[in-house]
Amino acid sequence: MHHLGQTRSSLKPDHLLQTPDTFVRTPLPGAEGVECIVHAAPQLGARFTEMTAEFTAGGALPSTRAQRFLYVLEGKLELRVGRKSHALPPGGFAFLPHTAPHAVRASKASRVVVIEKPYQSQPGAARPEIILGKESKIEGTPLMGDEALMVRTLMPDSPSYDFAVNTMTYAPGAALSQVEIHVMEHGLLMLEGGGIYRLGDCWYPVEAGDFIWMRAYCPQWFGAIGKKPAKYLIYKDWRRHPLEVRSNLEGHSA
Ligand code: UGY
Ligand code: MN
Repeated sequence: MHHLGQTRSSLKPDHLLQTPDTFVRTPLPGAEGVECIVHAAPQLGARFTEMTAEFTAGGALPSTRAQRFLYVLEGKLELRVGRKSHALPPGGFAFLPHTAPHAVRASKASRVVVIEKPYQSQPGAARPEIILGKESKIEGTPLMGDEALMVRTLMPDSPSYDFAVNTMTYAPGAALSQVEIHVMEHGLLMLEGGGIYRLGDCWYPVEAGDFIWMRAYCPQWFGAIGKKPAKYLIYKDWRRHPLEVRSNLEGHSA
């Protein structure tokens, strides 16, 4: 169905709102039985990639030169690292350092968030390690003491890691307590519910399935609307000195 050129999607210099009606699937080299919606990439101005990978049963994704974070939306993945194999159900996630060759295979048709970023090493910090987990098993912390806004931190907060991925769950009517303007960029996928997102000088209605990219310093605010909680998965670059960004990248010619 077409909408006579109408969409909620919007691209501005400091943000992208990408709604499912505008998603275009592309193949990736080495991937078999997988189509990717590339939400954020250097072509957009992002310093990471975020995609939704749609696997047919048996579909496979090879490793890349970058670090990789996987979050299963639907289906089931089998992740092989060396001789070990790990099953990732919906809500399951994994972090693979760029030094960990691995293979990802879908045990059944699956939809998976894939975030990739060249590693920015930090003198004195230990090498990053493989992380495996399940979002529902992570304890939530109220954001700035607000019990209506729970943050679950999926990556360890240590200098070994140069990005963070969190889920944020808003009770109906909950909102960020401030308009944020910060040096980190974000990739954000709405997982549940909806509300109003302020990005720059625009206010957008958003709902589950929408993707948002925010450039560094993009003014941002969210308020949840509706009778059920709103929840999103959010990426940010983290724990690196701003002057070091883009240099010191391992495995890539910067
Ligand atoms: O972590 C964050 O910066 C987060 N509070 N931003 C956001 O939800 N837009
Ligand atoms: Mn933010």
